[in-house]
Amino acid sequence: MLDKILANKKYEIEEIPEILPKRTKDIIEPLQTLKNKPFIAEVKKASPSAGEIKPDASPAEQAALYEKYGAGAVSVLTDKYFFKGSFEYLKEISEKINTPVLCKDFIISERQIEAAYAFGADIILIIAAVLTQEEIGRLSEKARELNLYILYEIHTAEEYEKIKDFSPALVGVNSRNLDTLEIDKQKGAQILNTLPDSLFKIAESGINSPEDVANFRRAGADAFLIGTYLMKSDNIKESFQ
Ligand code: IGP
Repeated sequence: MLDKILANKKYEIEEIPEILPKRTKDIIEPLQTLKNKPFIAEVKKASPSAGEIKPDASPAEQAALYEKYGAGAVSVLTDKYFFKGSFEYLKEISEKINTPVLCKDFIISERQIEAAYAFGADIILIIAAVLTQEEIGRLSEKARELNLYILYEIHTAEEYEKIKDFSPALVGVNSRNLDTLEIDKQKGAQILNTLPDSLFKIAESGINSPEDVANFRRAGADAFLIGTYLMKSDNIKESFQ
């Protein structure tokens, strides 16, 4: 799956408008909000694994509900073809809420980071599985120039080796293998367990019950990234309890 996503990404990058909007808000620091409210709630209309999740949802309204009921950050899919996302949603959401916003995409070029910044993101995602160490360094530098926070995503212990020299503050462990799309929560927990205590660690994917949250917390997770379960929920208030 990853190959297909990355091949298409090159076309999506070409569609990024030449003149980007002028950013009007300051960057919001995510660590503090996440320490108090350890949930990153995701706006995602569709995904390769789940198909259509909630195609008619209003991204800004969904994000406002997440903020109202206790998310410490909101993740917004901007990949168009496979996740039915867009930079426009990122803009609408970042204008509507005061909670930090994560631009969730497969970032392979500086241009995407400029777009994430312009459309209001506070955090960008860097996925170790799709980049070389040299590329991670280059993209990290670009994000830091713009004062954006970086969530480094790993799926294996080897991938941690690839990112650890960039002094990551936020590290996400994705229980889903982005290539096969398979979820292995036990493996996710195992990797969380091996990471240094000094990192702020986020468990990602497949979280759909209080038991999942408790298990990942026991494995060392400081926060939890939840998409599909919240998108499908008819009662977001209750889902956060
Ligand atoms: C959310 P879920 O299973 O709660 O919908 O997962 C999030 O972890 C997932 O969307 C994700 C993702 C990614 C999507 C994690 N890493 C990288 C796209 C790209």
